[in-house]
Amino acid sequence: MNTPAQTETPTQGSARDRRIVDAKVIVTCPGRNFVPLKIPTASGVYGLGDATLNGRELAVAAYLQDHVVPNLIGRDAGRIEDMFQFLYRGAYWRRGPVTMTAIAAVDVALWDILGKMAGLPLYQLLGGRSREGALVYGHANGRDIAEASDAVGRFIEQGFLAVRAQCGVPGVKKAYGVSSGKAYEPAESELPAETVWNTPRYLETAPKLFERLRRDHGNGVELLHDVHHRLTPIEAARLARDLEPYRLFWLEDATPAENQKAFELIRRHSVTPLAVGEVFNSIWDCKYLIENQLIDYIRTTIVHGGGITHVRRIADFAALHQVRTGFHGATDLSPVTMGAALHFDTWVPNFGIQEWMFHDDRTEEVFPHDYVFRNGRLHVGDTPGHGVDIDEKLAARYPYSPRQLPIARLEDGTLWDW
Ligand code: GCO
Ligand code: MG
Repeated sequence: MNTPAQTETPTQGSARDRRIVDAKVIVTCPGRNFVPLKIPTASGVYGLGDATLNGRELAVAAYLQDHVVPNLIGRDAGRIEDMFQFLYRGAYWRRGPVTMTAIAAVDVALWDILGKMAGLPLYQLLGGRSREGALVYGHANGRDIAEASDAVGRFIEQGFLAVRAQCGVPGVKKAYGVSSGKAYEPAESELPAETVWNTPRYLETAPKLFERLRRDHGNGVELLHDVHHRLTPIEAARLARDLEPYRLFWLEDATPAENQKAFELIRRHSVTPLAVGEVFNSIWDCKYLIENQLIDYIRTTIVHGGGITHVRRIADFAALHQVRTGFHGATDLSPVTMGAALHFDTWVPNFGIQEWMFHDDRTEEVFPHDYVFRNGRLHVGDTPGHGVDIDEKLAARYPYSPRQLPIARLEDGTLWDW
């Protein structure tokens, strides 16, 4: 049957209609900085990507504006794989967070266009549903153990099945993961805030936190913890071993993953599951840890890992080694990234969990989206594409505000991993 809409757009989806006519790099700060990328096609259909790299937003915006956008105009938005290859291989200078975040923005926008033109939600394009909703974990924190336990309790009351817990460390002024606000928001100041770190105090505190959490909340809730790259390999091994009785879902970034052999040491001493990869940006960063089964969850997500096209390769490779996905999803990952990630999570066979922090209300208004939290899981709707849009007028009301992530030093002034 020929509906009026169909006769008005008889060639929608042809190469001519898919021609990219423009690409707009937007920088907006509805509570925090985001760099959405809007790619319109000749048909009028547009795709939305995200190029947000916390504290380095303008570097990615410039990379896109000066070096990527001029290459997009006139190209076929339907050639998603070729576009990835063109921007990755073709650029000669490969990898790195700035490049891979810029490529991800383009890639996600093209998948969005494909979905909108096909009239299908992104998860359907990827291969359809593997599950009804994506298990998510929220962030509970407190200035001390008791406060953190209360915060975990509040997440459980809200229906969360999994909660990440962090707490203050006695003698440490600004411990990682502890905030006074609604959500933990580390990029607070124009120049990096200086924090002081104390490993021995932390190693005493963390097991006590989880002992208390299991006592207060039982074994029915999944508990996670982020070390945020602070420990040496042998310290990480000790913490992983000390936490074993509390059966963590995962221990994250226990030691910096540049030295990937370090994870062999942790494995030798503990069966606490390990998660790594939020700062990785290519499959080559993930390869050794995955093929040697040194981790259980890979955290590399769409926005910093070259987009859906590349992260799908990482996930497939991980599946061969029974490593599951656990995508990064802090507040610096915009609703556009969350939308794309949740469609991916809905499809990917080796899904583990999805991180989710609440966005500021202003962010929610700028990016209307089609996902909802129900019974501990996030559920995507059937809006074609990834289901996240942008209110550009509103976005323009929130100009860029320079902010950087903190740094950490030891008590003697030595620079440490933040
Ligand atoms: C996490 C992360 C974040 C990062 C932040 C950096 O596990 O959620 O470690 O808290 O620090 O995304 O921009
Ligand atoms: Mg982390």
